[in-house]
Amino acid sequence: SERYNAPATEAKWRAAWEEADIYATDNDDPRPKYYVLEMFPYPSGRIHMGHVRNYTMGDVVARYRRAKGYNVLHPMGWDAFGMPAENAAMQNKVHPREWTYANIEAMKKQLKSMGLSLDWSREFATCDVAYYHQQQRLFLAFLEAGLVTRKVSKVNWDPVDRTVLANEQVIDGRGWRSGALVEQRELSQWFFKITDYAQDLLDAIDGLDRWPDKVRLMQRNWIGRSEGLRLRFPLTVPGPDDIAELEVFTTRPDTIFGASFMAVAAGHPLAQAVAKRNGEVAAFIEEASRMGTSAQAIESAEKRGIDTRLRVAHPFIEGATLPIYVANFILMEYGTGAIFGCPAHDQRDLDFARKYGLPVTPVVRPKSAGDDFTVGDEAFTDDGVIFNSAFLDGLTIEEAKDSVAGILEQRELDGAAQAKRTVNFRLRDWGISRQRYWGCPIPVIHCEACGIVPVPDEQLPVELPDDVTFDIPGNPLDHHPTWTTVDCPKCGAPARRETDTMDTFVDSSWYFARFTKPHDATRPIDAQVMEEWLPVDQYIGGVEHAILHLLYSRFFMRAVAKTGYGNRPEPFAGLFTQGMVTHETYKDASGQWMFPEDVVWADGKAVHAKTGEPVTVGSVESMSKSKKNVVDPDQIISGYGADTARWFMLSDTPPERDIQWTDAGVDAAHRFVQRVWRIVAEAQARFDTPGTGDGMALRKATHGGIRAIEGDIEGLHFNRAVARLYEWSNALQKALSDDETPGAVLRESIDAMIRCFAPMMPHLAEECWTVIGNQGFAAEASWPLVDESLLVENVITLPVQINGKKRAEVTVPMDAANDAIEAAVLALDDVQRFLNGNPPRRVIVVPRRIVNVVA
Ligand code: ANZ
Ligand code: ZN
Repeated sequence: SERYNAPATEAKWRAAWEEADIYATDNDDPRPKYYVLEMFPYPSGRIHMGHVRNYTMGDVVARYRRAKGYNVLHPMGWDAFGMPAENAAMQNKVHPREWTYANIEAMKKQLKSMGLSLDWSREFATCDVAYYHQQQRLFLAFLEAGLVTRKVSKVNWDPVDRTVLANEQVIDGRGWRSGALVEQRELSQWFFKITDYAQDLLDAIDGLDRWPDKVRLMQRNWIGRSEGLRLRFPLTVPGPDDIAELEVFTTRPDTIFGASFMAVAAGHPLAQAVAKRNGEVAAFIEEASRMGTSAQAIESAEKRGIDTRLRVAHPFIEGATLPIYVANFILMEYGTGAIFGCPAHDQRDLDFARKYGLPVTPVVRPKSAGDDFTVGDEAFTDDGVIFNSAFLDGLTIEEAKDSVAGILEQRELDGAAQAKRTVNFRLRDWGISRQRYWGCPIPVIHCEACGIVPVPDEQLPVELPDDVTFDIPGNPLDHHPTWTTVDCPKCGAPARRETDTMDTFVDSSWYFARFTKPHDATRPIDAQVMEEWLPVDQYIGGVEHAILHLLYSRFFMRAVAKTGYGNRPEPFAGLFTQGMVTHETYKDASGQWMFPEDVVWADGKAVHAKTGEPVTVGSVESMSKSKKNVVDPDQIISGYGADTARWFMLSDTPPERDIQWTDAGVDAAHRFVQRVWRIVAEAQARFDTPGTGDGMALRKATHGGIRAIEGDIEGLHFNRAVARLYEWSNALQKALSDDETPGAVLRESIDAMIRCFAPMMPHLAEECWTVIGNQGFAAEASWPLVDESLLVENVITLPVQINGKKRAEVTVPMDAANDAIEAAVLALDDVQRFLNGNPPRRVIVVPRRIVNVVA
């Protein structure tokens, strides 16, 4: 038979699907719903292999569920605001809007070439005015509900670019673009009060049982609930500004007898007060604040500090005092920005104590150790018994925590020093202000007389002005000559528009809800429709979004519920995080990275395709432009077809693991496409032949295959489903190698197999579907039904002897009763022929072994 011409055939079927509009989803369809969603892409310009992998998986799920009779929602859109568009504007003098929409158009074409079963009628970009209009409404609803605040907070300020930098944009204390030393500035910013929901967001993680454990753990850690004590230490002599005490947050009050110093963050009021008179302390603070405020920067830096010369009194040891340091490993934003240090039982404290010669007194020892237990370079953080601790000696850690908390709380009541049990969260409020142009404008107005005034609904949307310039550093909106000036909606006086735009994480925190009724101009979310579709049954995306995007979305949907837009606080019932696509890396003779397409292999050695010079083959890494180890999806799709690319992405590697792109793997996938095509053609030619046997082996392979593949797809084990289809094709190949199998059985098997690989290779399925003479689209065909009696696991084939000679076989359920087996045997044609109409004298069933018929 002819070779299968994938590119041409695929284009034909895509056009046919589009023409018949078969992937549009109706909100009023009465069938049970299934919502499958892949994280929508940022329109960077071209799709990459990561997209191909992600969207292929989602498409398999969508197509499978459709075949299973669900009303499937499978939409696509664009996460279209953000810095890269502004960077392009600065570099290439192209307007962010033009750049973004041009990219969307290009990528949409590419996505379409993959043959994804998407409802494109629901498409939107978050930079569409219609979308951000509704987002501004949500913002104002949240504001009214008390879920938004404005507060002064520290930001990383790049003095050259005159812009706020995200923590990730601060590299070794310098702006990533300008290279200028970054300053810490205080700026009034908008926040969503996600901390109001800290406990709820934490508790509800328990119910997310179709999320990966690692993601649930990451969310728990990010929320970071700690039970502890706020403990106030009196200063032995009042400090500057009459500061009389120092409050710390501790989760380990049981270690209080091992305390050997106090430490405060550089931004702590005590540190600031001391710095006013102490130049050394001031210099230290200045230097420490350069390090960057991210927890990561703090974690990795060497622990350093400076003695303020102030001291506090120990709460339990009469006359004992502890020095107060300003230290670079204390975060101002956590707890109270101050700690008591217990070096023996905290590694950071230990490193610090060793450096500054502070005492290290162990107060918890392992159960097996004696009172001579000491600590070397490693803090002891395991469970144990309290010692060296006066009245706490012999207690467990928990008992000691309780005892210290109880005593200090009682002192508090008596009006002395002083503690209170508290719960502390690592989670901070969500700062959504960005001093950038290409984002959703925050719809408020600043009036001198009225303060902050929400933009009235009839004045929405606050649209981004088109005429902006990116030549001046800073926020282009700030420099706009007229856009910023408005009349106060309340008093009519001249006022100023807010120029901050929203963090793009806001845009992606509700797009999945908007997809349920994407073009509703009357409201952001239609509660009834949204509640019908949400939660998303299967969400698929990269693990890099495991924390912020998912947590923000979970918060957002709680806020949506609070403001009456629909009650679905947990937006994603099932979550899957796929692995990356990797490739070998290559370097040419001068050490420059090379594209894989410029490498050829000669005698097992890699050489430069043009120069013939040797090429160094490096490690296998995630595809990235910087290392050039990328393969362009377009090239694969136009060369081999989308089905080959899709099939490769699903093959061999479990979907949660990194998959290595290799030419050999792609070739193998393409060979399988061709093989399926040949098998279908060969089988089709024999559909009308009777065959010499009963075709039971193929029937079992067929029905076992269907059952296995449905389980594999439902469990998202796509690689296993692929392996089953290889087995299935082998069974077919075998059946075609002789003339035993009846044509009807071949037809049954081919028909079912097409339906089973249709989710993975939809174009090939469509073409094969027509070849075997089926009507309609394979994409609209139902999933094949399993004949349970044929399932390999449950049936057994027994030899049938008649008068001591094997004459037939019978396939029966494994647990069939003897009389059922007897009936099945007597129904066999071969047996009937032998008996010639007479009843048998005897039938002897040896369970699971053999059946003897005595004629
Ligand atoms: C004394 C102590 C002794 C502590 C000991 C630990 C071990 P989690 O569990 O993350 O909540 N801490 C408190 N505020 C801090 C801040 N702003 N910056 C840096 N560290 C801070 O951690 C709570 C512990 O982290 C607290 O308990 C405190 O040190 C420290 F053997 O207090 B601990
Ligand atoms: Zn006013």
